[in-house]
Amino acid sequence: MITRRRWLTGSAGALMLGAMPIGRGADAVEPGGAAADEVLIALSGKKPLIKRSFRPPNFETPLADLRRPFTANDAFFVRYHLAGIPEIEPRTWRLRVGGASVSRPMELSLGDLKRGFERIDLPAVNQCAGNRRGLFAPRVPGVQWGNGAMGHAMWSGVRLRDVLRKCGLHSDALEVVFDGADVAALPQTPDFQKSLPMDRALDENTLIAFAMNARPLPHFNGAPARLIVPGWTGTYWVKHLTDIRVQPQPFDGFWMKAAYRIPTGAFPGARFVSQETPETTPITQILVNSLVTNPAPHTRLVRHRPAELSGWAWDGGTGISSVEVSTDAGLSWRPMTLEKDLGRFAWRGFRVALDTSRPGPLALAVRATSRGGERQPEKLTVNPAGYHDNRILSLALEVA
Ligand SMILES: Nc1nc2c(c(=O)[nH]1)N[C@H]1C(S)=C(S)[C@@H](COP(=O)(O)O)O[C@H]1N2
Ligand SMILES: [Mo]
Repeated sequence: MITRRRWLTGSAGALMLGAMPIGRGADAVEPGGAAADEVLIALSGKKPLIKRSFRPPNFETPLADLRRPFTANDAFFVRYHLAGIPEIEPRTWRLRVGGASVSRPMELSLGDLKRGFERIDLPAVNQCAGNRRGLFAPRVPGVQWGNGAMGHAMWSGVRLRDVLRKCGLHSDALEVVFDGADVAALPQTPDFQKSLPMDRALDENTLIAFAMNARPLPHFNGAPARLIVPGWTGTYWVKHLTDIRVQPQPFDGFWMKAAYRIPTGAFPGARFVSQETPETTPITQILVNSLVTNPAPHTRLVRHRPAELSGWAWDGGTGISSVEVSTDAGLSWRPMTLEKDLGRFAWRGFRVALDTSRPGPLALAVRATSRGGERQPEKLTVNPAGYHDNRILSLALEVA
């Protein structure tokens, strides 16, 4: 399949300035292939990213920008459900923390947050639940993401639990609800609000972050502050945070009750008991997964010239124990070298030298196993919203 791309510049909605197909494969997806006719567009503050939709803005990171250990701020993917995204003035921004299950509601400025609490730096993968949805066959509705609805960054902020405890938590606290400053363009679209169960909200790794890779958060990644829920899918990582509410009953907003749900019991991962029904339950943890960043799909390797396979593996927070490669369609596997372990929520690099001594097609497959004992499956568990695609992917190369 040939991937056609047109380059555009300017912000979303800008005029198309030029057309330039660039060779195939930079982020062609396999198997299936959702990458036809991709368009690269630069939102303000971002380099050109793969446009999936304009309103709301949904832009994914090209494979070439996922090669670095930390995904650059200007290349980090952008995911929104609502089209009204205000520019927030950091000096006048306030975070309200309250709800029926706290005794002392607070209002915090960015300075209060930075000066009043211990600062934490944490490397973690942010991955949309629907990453790779475009690879589903048959197609499922939703943003047709390829591999790039994810990224890895160093997040800096303060622990949510330190802020909540300062408000005086009641023992009846059941869920914490988060709201951001973005608003719907149409009155029928429900506001984007998410909730977490108490244990996850009070986890030492759940942060209110104001920096990403040692810089203030980019506008489109949630400035001036967002939630970081390491190990859980991006949907909980609420951007442009304005309100945090602790409550004694399950939150019944649309984005908890109707969206981001999976069939109960179909996948491993933490339970979210207060939101569970016999049929469905909220998606929670990221499943073990991997991405080959080098070589790109369909690369032709030069015979006898050294070549290397490399990429990233990650999971929902146990860490990666091994990443293996197969050159015989999954009949046999051998372990690859793992790079330094940056932490259990970080992605882990892997690499292996490729045999380029014989000409012909080279069909590679990669699978990761987590320290928790989960391993990437051969088959997709089909689910209506197209979440959790962590299948083993094959990579077709050629030696010539
Ligand atoms: N305010 C707000 N926060 C949000 C969303 C949103 O629509 N509005 N989308 C969520 C989803 S589904 C994902 S996958 C992540 C994506 O984070 P990013 O846009 O910084 O890459 O943001 C989350 N936080
Ligand atoms: Mo998402």
